[in-house]
Amino acid sequence: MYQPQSDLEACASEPIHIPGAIQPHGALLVLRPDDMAVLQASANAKDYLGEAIVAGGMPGSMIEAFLPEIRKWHASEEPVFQTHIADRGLSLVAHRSDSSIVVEVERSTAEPSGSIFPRLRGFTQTLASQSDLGDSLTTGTRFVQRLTGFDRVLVYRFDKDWNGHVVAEDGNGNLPSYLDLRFPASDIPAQARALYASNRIRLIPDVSYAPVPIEPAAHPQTGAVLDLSHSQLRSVSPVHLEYMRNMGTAASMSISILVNGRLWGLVSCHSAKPHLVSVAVRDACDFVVQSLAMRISAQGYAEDAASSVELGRISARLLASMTEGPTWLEGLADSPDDLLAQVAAGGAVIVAEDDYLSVGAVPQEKQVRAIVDWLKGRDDGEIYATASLGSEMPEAIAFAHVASGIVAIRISELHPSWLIWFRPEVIRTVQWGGDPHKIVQEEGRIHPRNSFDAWREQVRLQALAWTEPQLSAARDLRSAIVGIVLRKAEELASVSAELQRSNKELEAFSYSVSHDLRAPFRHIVGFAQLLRERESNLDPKSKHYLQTISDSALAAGRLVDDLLNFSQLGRASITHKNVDMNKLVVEVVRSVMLGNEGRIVDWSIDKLPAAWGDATLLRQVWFNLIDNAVKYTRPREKAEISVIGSLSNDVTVYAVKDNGVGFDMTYSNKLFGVFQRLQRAEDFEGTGIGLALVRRIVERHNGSITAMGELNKGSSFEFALPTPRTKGRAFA
Ligand code: JQ2
Repeated sequence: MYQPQSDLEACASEPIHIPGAIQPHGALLVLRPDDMAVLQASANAKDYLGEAIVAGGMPGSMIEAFLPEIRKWHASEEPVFQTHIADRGLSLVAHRSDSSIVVEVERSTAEPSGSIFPRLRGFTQTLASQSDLGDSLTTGTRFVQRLTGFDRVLVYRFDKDWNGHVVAEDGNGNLPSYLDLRFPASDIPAQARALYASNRIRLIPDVSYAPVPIEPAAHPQTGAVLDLSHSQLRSVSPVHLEYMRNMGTAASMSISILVNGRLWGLVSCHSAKPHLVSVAVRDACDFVVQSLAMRISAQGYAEDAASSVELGRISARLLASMTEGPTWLEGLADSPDDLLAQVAAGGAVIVAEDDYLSVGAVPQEKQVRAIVDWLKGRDDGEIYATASLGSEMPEAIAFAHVASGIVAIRISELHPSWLIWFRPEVIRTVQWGGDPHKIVQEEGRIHPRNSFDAWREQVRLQALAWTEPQLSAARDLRSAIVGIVLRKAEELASVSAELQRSNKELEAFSYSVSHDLRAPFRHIVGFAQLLRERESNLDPKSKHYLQTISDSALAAGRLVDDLLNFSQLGRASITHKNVDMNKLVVEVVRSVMLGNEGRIVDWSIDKLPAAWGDATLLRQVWFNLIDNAVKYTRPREKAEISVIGSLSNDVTVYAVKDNGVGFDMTYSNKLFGVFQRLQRAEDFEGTGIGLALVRRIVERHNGSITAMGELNKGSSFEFALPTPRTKGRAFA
């Protein structure tokens, strides 16, 4: 049978509930409820009822015998009337359609119905003893297979997009196994699924049947074609029959699994040869399948409860590890398994401006950063989730194998940081029970193998969907992180406020102390001097004492001066001007050398670029650096000191280098602290404030300073200052 492709595509719009015909394994009559007159009859009625039945006449003696019961049923609320006509070997089923009564008769095979019940009891007992749902489904297929004699019985489960997955199967080996195979949603189109949700059973005993028309085709009163939605004998869609033939099955039966009112799946039975099962056996199978449905529903509740408990446990562990870690970030990275389990992801990354941490299977860093850039351009709020990144962000197709599904949470607006989870493309995660290409050899236009390919196409670039509990776990984790980050930030803020306060206090204190001490020290020096001049006949020892007093007071005075300078720096405002650094350096070298007569220094002084800053303060910088260079080269027979400068990118850089005693780089960070010395105080005089002062001046100019040194080889101090055009900072 040839059908153009468009027919295949039109599958979902085929009105399968009004085919105008039935299958030939029974006969159908449509009765008018008022008088039980026949409105329509299937063309094969005589084959089952022994007499010709015509529209407008009566339904024949066999049916007429049951009319009182049918009337009674019709007056009741019962949806279906069902009876057995034992002497004729027929079963009779009646239901309502539109405003008429539809009676269907079938031959009932001699099934000893008494043997079904003990087996059903056995089945329900087994079901009750099983804890694993998969086991129960398999037990169900086995039961249906034994009871019906179909060659293969399987459980076909729908996913949320209505794709199918064979999750359990039993068979006698006459037909190939389809266990674990996948089928696209289009294999059971929407209108068929809707129908199967209201009528649970359908049977096709022989795929090559000739449909039997219902006559007349239109209802004599309404003119409508009879709605066969709840019929047992409905003639099925020719496309589906073609599919069955191509898959090598001559007979099928399927029973809907309804879980909480929704079509969860089907128990689907196939035979290589035509195969008929009686109404009684079908009913028993329906009972079994509905028991499975209840089992599935209970399992669903239990799983939801267990998974929310488990998710809660994971969240608690993550929270603990985030608060215990030095930072939330390191804490999370310390619990990679929990981090992934929180949303059942294959990989995760934490991206901040400077930090990048990853666990599990993730795209390359530059791809992750591309995702972040893409996310930044969107306005998703706190969380973004997709099961198909490739269809939203085309560049992501390149790494769909690891990142088809993502959940991204934005941790902070201020300092862009993200936590992103990844899921692989679903095709990667499918476990094969068998090779789909080996299943059936014959070619067919619609065929399980083609179906598998179609499914694969359909789920390209798709990951398993994120569930609502997983997304809410992600949201919760975000709130937890934000909470921790905020708390840390508050702690930091309060610490730094505290620091600022105590710094201010210290400044005020040292200012007042040094200010008040300045005069007394001057007095000590002055009076010691006076005393020495006055008492010219002092003995040498007393003279020496006086000298020591005046030296000590002088040193103390210098310290006080330096301290005062240092503490004033915090308050004084800086007046920026163009400063001729060449002039400053020449002056400073001259004044330093005045106090170092006899020293031989080999000076090398560059032509220096002008600076933008406070000349008095910058003079202090030069003075301290050059004075240090001269001081620490003292042990050298020939001191070499160079002063260099350059201008680049709106930053001026200056350096003083010497070949003096140097220092150990391990301690370079201490160099600029107040009262930090890297040399013994006895060897080199000084207050211990000079470099702290230098750094403070440079930093108040928005500049920076670094020191390089090597023990006994020399040192180099380099400072950078922004030029007037630079608003920002300068880094040495
Ligand atoms: O046989 C039945 O019980 C009818 C229900 C039905 C099934 C049974 C379940 N079943 C399976 O166990 C497997 C795995 C081996 C498959 C693929 C499968 C499919 C399946 N389709 C069913 C029904 C239909 N499929 C119907 C409605 C039939 C009716 O009740 O009148 C239609 C219209 C289709 C249509 C298609 N089937 C296709 O494979 C394709 C490509 C189409 C649409 C073009």
